[in-house]
Amino acid sequence: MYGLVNRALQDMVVERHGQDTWERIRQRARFAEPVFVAMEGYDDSVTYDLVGASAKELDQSAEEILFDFGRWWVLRTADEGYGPLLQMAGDTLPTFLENLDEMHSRVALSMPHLRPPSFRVTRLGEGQLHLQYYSHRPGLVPFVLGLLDALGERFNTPTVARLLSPRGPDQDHDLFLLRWGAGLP
Ligand code: 1DX
Repeated sequence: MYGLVNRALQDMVVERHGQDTWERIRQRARFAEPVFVAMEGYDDSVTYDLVGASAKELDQSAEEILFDFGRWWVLRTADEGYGPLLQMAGDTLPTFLENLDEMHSRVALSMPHLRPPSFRVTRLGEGQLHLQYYSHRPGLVPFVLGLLDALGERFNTPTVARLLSPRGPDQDHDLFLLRWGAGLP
């Protein structure tokens, strides 16, 4: 993944736990270079190793780290660095999700090595939708749950997202149910 992702994880850990903790995580993950270059491509294993090392060093589960990182990605990384890009994608949760693929296509115009996920939305009733998540990468459901949680916050529509069925041998995507506003039980 682009170095931007690894750097965002670094920013989250440094802001919450300090530079020394990050240095221990970096060493535990056996990542030699001291800084990430945002627009350079890194092997996905670097990101997975950093998440694993963070979990051990912070005594949390990898799932917790990924959830927090999903929230951080939306509320800090994307909002502070790519505000106009996000604003163009929409101002309600369902609209934003419907436009995510297009947003990634726009980023990919200048970042040819981007391997973005894909999202498909089926609107159900008021305040409810099904979300299909297609990804080249395994294990990122907790990250997506964090993204969705933060998007609910961004649009002032606190949102409950639940994984209905994970991808597997006979399903090429993860399926989520999202509820907000009038759709909350
Ligand atoms: F709900 O793969 C809201 O490297 C969402 O399954 C979801 O393949 C917002 F550094 C610049 C650059 C660069 C900008 F210049 C990325 F290159 C992209 C900024 C998207 C903001 C996808 C990051 C692929 C890297 C992927 C998890 C999980 C998508 C991360 C979240 C807005 C973004 O993002 C998976 C890669 C950007 C950039 C956004 C992503 C790669 C998302 C969201 N993805 C790189």
